[in-house]
Amino acid sequence: MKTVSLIGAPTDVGASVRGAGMGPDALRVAGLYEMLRGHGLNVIDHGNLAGPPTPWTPPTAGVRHLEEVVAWNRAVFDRVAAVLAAGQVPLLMGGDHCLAIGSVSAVARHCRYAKKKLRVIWLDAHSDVNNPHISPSGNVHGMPVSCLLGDGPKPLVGWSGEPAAITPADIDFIGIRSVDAHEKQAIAQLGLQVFDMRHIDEHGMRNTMLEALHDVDEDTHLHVSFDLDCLDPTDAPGVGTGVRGGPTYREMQLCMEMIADTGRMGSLDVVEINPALDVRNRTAELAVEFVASLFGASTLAR
Ligand code: 4U7
Ligand code: MN
Ligand code: MN
Ligand code: MN
Repeated sequence: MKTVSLIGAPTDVGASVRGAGMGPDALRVAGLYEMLRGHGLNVIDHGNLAGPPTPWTPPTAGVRHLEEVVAWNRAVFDRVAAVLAAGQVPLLMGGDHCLAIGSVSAVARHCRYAKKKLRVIWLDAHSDVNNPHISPSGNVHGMPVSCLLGDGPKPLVGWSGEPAAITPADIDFIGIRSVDAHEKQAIAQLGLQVFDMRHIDEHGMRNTMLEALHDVDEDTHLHVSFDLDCLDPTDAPGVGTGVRGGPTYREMQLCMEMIADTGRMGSLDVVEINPALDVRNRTAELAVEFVASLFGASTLAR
C-alpha cells in the first residue's frame, strides 16, 4: 500500500504577501490527512519543518531573503529526500512556491539514483521562471523554475548533484496567464512547454493534458507542483498573487484525474495557500478536493 508523507513548511519567505506560512495548518484543518486515509492510503504527518522567520527586508542584488530561502529549502530538501529514500510519496504542504527548489531538487536526485525519468507538471497562473537579473519583485517564489534549470542565485542551484535539476524538456506548465516581459523571452529561449490559458481555451483541458502527459511511461516519476493560484480567484481567494481567468473547477478536476490515471505521480507540492486572505478556509478545502483527485479518488473503478 502507498504511504503518503505530509511535510509542513510554514513559511512565506519567498513571497510578496504575508500569510502563506499558515498553509500547512489550513490544509490540516481542511482534512487533508483524513481524506487521504479515507481513500485507503497510509498517511504519516511529519509535522512542520523549522526555519528562520521572514525578515521582510528589501531585495539585495535582485533577491529577497536569500539566506532564509536557502535555510527553508535545505530543510525541505533533506526531508523530501528521506521520505523518497523510504519509498514513500512526499506531499509538501507550503508555504510559498520557492520551496519547490528544495523538493524538486530532492526528487531529481532520487530519480537519478532510481534510474527514473522525471517529469514535472507545474500548475500555476505564473511561469515562475524569473531570475535575479529580470525579476520585477526579487521574490524567490517567482524564480523556482529558473533555479531548477540551473539559472538562479548560486546558493539555490545545483542541489540535485547536477548543475541543473531538470532540463526544459522535463517540465510542462498548465494554466499560465501571467508572464512577465523578460519571462516571455526566457520561455522562448529555453523552449519551455507552456500550456497557457489561451491554449486550454482553444484546445480544451483534455487535449492539453494528453499533450503534456504523452511521454509518461512506466519508468516515469511524475512530480506535480500545484500552486493554488492556478485556480480562478473566485474559487480560490486565499492566494497572495491571484490572477483572473483560471481554469474552471471541472477543467481543473479533469487535469487532476488525467494525472491520476497515469499512476505515476510520485511526489507533490501544494503551495501558495494564504489563509489570511481566504474565506472560511475555502481554498484549503478546494486543495484537499483536488489532491483527492490526484490520488485517484474521483476516478470510477474501470
Ligand atoms: B508564484 C511575479 F512579478 N512574476 O516574479 C514575480 F508578477 O509562485 C509573480 O507563482 C510571481 O505565486 C508569483 O514576482 C509567484 C510578479
Ligand atoms: Mn508559483
Ligand atoms: Mn502562481
Ligand atoms: Mn512535454
